Amino acid sequence: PAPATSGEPLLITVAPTGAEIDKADVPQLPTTPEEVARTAVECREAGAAMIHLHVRDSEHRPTLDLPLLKEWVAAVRESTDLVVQLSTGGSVHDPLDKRLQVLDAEPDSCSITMGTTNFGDEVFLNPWPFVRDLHLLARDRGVAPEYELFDLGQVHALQRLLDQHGLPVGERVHVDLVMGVPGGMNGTTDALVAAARDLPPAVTSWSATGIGRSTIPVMFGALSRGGHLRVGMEDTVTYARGVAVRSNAQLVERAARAGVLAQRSPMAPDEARAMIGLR
Ligand code: KMH
Ligand code: ZN
Repeated sequence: PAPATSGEPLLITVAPTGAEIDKADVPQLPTTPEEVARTAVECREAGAAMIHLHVRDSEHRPTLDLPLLKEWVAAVRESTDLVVQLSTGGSVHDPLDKRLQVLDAEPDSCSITMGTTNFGDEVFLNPWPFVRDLHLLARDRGVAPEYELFDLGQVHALQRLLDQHGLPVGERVHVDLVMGVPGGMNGTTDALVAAARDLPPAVTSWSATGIGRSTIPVMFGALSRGGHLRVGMEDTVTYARGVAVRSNAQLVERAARAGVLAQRSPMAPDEARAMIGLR
């Protein structure tokens, strides 16, 4: 797709929790429905329009327990109008059937990762039949997917998925480039341009996020290439060298400021809904 011109509204997605960071190491990580609801309000005020959720149990451990998923979705919906995206990636230990069941919690959007990836010392498993089933199930349920691309091969896999199984709900195709995962594509401007240049023509919008220290180069690369931004403590808990992230809102504020410098003001949740094919 052609790069967006200056003035194009900017989607900021916040990924506040993730499945990898330990609450004991990072106490400011939101891991309860109350904490995530408060985070959602602060991030909405700071310019986020969508939230990408991984749920934790009462011991702060990642879980795909359906009642808890529903409780978290309700907590965010009661406190904000953010577009609610549930992770179907879960943690590297979650079985595929439970990852499909995430859609029973009726999110607005869900992540769909386009292939298996080495994930540090672990493997993030996404076999083709699972990816296909998730794509078809999301369309049946009217859930807007965000196709997560961790690697350049997954850019091509998305083309294959759309060729074989058609477009998702609303015929909008939204992508997130997840960059800098140890085992995935590098979190550099060069890798970002390579991925963005190769996206299928059916892609109507894309964002990018850089893990850890790749946050900043990926943010500026995406802004200048017409992409949108995902930020949050799922992806980085370091604000600057030697400085811990205080809150998710701090990361959203920085993204919003960078967007304004690039003449791209944060879009509201309703604009985000329309962009990804929801009413
Ligand atoms: N936690 C990672 C193994 C997603 O949310 O869909 C997978 C992940 C991707 O975070
Ligand atoms: Zn995630």
